[in-house]
Amino acid sequence: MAATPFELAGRRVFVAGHRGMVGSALVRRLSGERCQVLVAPRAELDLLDRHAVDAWFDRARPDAVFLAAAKVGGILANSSYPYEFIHENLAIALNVIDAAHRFGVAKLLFLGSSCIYPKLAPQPITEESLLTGPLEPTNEPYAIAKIAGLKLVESLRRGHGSDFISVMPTNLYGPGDNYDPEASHVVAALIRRFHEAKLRNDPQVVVWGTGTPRREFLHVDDLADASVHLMKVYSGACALNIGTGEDVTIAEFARQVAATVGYRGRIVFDAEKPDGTPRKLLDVSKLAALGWRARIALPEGLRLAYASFRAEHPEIGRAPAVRA
Ligand code: GFB
Repeated sequence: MAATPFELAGRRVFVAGHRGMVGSALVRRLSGERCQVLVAPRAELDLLDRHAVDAWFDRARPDAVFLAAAKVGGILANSSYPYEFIHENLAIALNVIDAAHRFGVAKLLFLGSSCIYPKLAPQPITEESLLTGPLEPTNEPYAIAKIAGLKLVESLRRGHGSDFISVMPTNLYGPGDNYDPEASHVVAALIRRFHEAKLRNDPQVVVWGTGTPRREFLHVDDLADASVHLMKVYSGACALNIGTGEDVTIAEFARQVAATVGYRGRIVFDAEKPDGTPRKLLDVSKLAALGWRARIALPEGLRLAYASFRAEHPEIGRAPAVRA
């Protein structure tokens, strides 16, 4: 794994998906890099429209691209809208990666996801597990789109010598998360649910599934830091895992969220709801060998996430206004 230094200072750096949780964390992190950060509001640039993407790249001429734009959602959203998840993620990956190639971008970092690994991959999951077994059915369309993105990057590197790289983040959380109960991932879902239950003095909170699946959670500011680090030091065909190297059961995680929020009632599990993949702990030894490790431990990360949830959504949990 050769390390080819790539300077960000003085470059024009496009963050695709800057309004999302990952993209906004990248914009925050890049503000300390002495580069010019380029963003494109959705009203100006629809990443699903190939011609619009081409025209934007022709005009803006970025030197580097972080491809953080994606249609994302939790286990329920993924299983309810499979076409939207595969179609939008394929289109975004194809349009942006291809435009970056044709308009001379020097370096691109594509964000995949840990759900691209086989459902029953040996744990912790090494990068070599990719495409060695069947995927988790609840998010297979999304995972296939992300694998296609990875293969676009890998093929450009092999066939055209492009210095494009991919990374595979584990489950993420932090500022800018989506708190919609139907579409959210588990961290945002439980922060909101325990918060509302505390305000209403509910005797119990329902957590989906059996509570036995294990998940690894990475604060999005750590992901942004790792991505910027890899953009600078990594240049290889292998899509690198980004995680903390530690996981918890959903039951234990729910107790931690309850403690963070200050909810003292009971926690019950609804086994009718899907568990998803039993475990997806990433092996982060390649990342560690490149000099990066996560800094925000889960208890601290949850405290930060609860604070940002309250700051971003003061309306959630308040009683609706009574009309006179
Ligand atoms: O975060 P989550 O939706 O994503 O669910 P996945 C993680 C685990 O938390 C599952 C449980 O076992 C859920 O059953 N869970 C418990 C809940 N309560 C809740 C709740 O209220 N809401 C949610 N959402 N989950 C996603 C993929 O899988 O992982 C995406 O669907 C993406 O494609 C993402 O890759 C990283 O970890 O199961």
